[in-house]
Amino acid sequence: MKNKEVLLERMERYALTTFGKRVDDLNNNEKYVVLAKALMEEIVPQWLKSQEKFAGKKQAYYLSAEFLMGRALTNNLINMQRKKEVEELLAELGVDYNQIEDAEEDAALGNGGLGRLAACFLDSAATLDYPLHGYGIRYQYGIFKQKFIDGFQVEEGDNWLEYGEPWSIRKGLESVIVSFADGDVKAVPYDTPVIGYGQKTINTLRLWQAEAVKEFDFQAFNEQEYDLAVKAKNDAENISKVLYPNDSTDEGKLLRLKQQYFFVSASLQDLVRKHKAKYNTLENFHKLHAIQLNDTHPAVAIPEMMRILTKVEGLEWSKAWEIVVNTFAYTNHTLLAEALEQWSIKLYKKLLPEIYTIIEKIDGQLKKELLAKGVEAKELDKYAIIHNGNIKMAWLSIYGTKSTNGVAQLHTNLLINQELNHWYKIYPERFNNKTNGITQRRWLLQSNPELSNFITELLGSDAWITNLTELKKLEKFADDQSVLQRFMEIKKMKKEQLAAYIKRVEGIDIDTNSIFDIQIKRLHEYKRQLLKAFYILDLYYRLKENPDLDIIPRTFIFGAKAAPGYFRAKGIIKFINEIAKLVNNDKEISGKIKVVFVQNYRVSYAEKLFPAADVSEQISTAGKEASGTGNMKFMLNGAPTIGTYDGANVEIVEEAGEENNFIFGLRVEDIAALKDYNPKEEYKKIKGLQRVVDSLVDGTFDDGKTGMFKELHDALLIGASWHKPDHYYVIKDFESYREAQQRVNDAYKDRLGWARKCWINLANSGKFSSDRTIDQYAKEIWEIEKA
Ligand code: AZC
Repeated sequence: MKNKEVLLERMERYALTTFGKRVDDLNNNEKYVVLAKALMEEIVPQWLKSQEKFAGKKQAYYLSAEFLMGRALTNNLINMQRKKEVEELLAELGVDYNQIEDAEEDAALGNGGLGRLAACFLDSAATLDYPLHGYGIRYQYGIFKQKFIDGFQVEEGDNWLEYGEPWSIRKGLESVIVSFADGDVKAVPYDTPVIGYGQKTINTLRLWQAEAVKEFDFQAFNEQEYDLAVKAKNDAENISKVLYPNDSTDEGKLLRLKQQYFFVSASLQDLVRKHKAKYNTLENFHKLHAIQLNDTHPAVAIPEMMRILTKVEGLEWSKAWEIVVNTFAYTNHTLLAEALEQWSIKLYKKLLPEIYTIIEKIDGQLKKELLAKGVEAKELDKYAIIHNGNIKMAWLSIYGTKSTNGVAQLHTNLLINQELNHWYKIYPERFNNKTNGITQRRWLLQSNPELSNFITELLGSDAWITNLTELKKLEKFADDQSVLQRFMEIKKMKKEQLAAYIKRVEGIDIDTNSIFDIQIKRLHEYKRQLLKAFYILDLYYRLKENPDLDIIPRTFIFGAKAAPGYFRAKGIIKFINEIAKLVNNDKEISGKIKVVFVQNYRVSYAEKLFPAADVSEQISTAGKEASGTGNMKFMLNGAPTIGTYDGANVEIVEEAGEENNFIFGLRVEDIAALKDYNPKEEYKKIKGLQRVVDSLVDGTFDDGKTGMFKELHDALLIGASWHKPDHYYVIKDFESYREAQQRVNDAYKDRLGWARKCWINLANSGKFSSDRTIDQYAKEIWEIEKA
């Protein structure tokens, strides 16, 4: 039988047994489910085989509170190289593949950069045949869904499991018990296959779901105790109920701590159990396991592993410590002070008393070691893991692991020379850089098949799919008019597809001849969406004053979720939506500029936005964006960056040339050298700036009496108890940004010259494949080998 017939037969079977219908009678969502199940029937046997080939070899594990996977169907079909066949099969059934694709909910178990990086890493490792498996939490609710009502962000629960989730398999028999001071909880694993491109290797993402330990006792409860029984069940299930929606900031909540210990303890118990079954000792554990801690969220792994090794397995403390340090490695993703995790001693003692005692012992050992290394007693406080009533998770992570890495060169330099300099002095050999990357399978091959085909045609090979530096060979076409012409046609096509989608879901018309200028990322003051907003408003006023202002029509697109408790971020969303209302409804400016804030920005929306961009906005305050990964996705789809010297922007410009991008603003060292900065004085001196800043408070816009706009204005000009005025230098960088935007406008007039810039960016994006990043982790930190 042909592949197609087999697949159809399987789909029919699942239609009958899952939905009690024939395939023809299923709705799109049900069709998606039966297709996925039919594919799983093919994937699972290969998955099992893939596990076997790594038996007895060292493997790596990525512990992460977040995996922002997005949709799986198209990604899996592409990596299985079966997309075309399935499209044809569906067409024969009279079904449009795109509608089936659209029926899948995003698996949005992450906030932003850190969670999406984890997803790209899994794809790359499987593709490169490295044994890397993910361990995390199976949140019942992912990142909230966002709507705008009257320009305000409104959140809704993301019940992504509601209609079934066909890609994971519940492994109930491999459940483990996680113990807290207030009782035990059952951790039930759900395994999802991670299929490498070409399907040679299939790794595992194991996510834990929290359940009550004793369903049986629960049933035995008599009527009076029923409430209590329900409470016990709910308390247990609450642990994996919902993802905390804070990007970068930390909450310090009891439930969050429970989540961390829950998935860490379950994962380590799982690894230890399997290891012991095979070797009957743990002395060689570090020789067969490398465990990467994705930020400090899983840092409790260090004392938990000490607990297992010393208290459960009876190893000596010093032997156990050697195993721990050689097993774990830590990645830092941010320098923002408010994101450096600290937990109150009180909370730890209450929930995890045994773990707390172990941390105390680790802290004591650290002090002895530091003194022995010649650190003076009065310096010890700087390193103390337990200090001022808190436990510093970053310090624990550096001390308890063999490797600490930053995520772009600039970020790592700042760690080494500033934030973590005192640690660097003690353990210089532990510090290293691993510049982030993205998978070209999702961010080019899948989201931009038109450009992908063109690249393959020009190169005469599709080797770039697994070796992105092949793109360098495109550079020789940089002055080939017909190539640039085709490239521009493709860009136009992607803009039209995006415009059609925006029309459908937002109800807004946009001009595909305009420049698509896109900023998509979480909403945060340091990312400076407000800077772009001020620029747009200033441009609008300038257009009003001078209707003949020589500008190329522009569509300013934003996409961003604000953490629900982040008042200022929500104020910025409302402000941009107010600007959009003003600008988009003004007939006088005859559609020269338009502002669109898309709702519910997420991975599947991103897949439509990146390929359609003409301009990539990467305008964070220098020194604040550790790396950025969206910047790489734009570059890969041939969009120049307008950006600051921050994070991986520095490396992007290094690769593609400053002349092909638009760099502006203060650099890290400029900011360090700033003295007596007084934004209240300075904003008067820059033409047009005061007008747009004051629009926050002079009645131009309405914030519905929330006080949001006044608060933003104060933050810029007065400051707050916790910061100086304009501490992200929006006012300071305004003029430089406006000037860079002028350069964008002027450069775009030369259509071929512009296309050339785009092309050179694309051709030099090879470094930013997560394949390169994973190869470095594998060789330099994990010391694992390919199958
Ligand atoms: C992000 C960084 O802000 C971003 O610059 C980086 O590209 C990304 O991690 C991946 O390394 N950080 C987070 O998403 N979250 C935290 C807690 O830092």
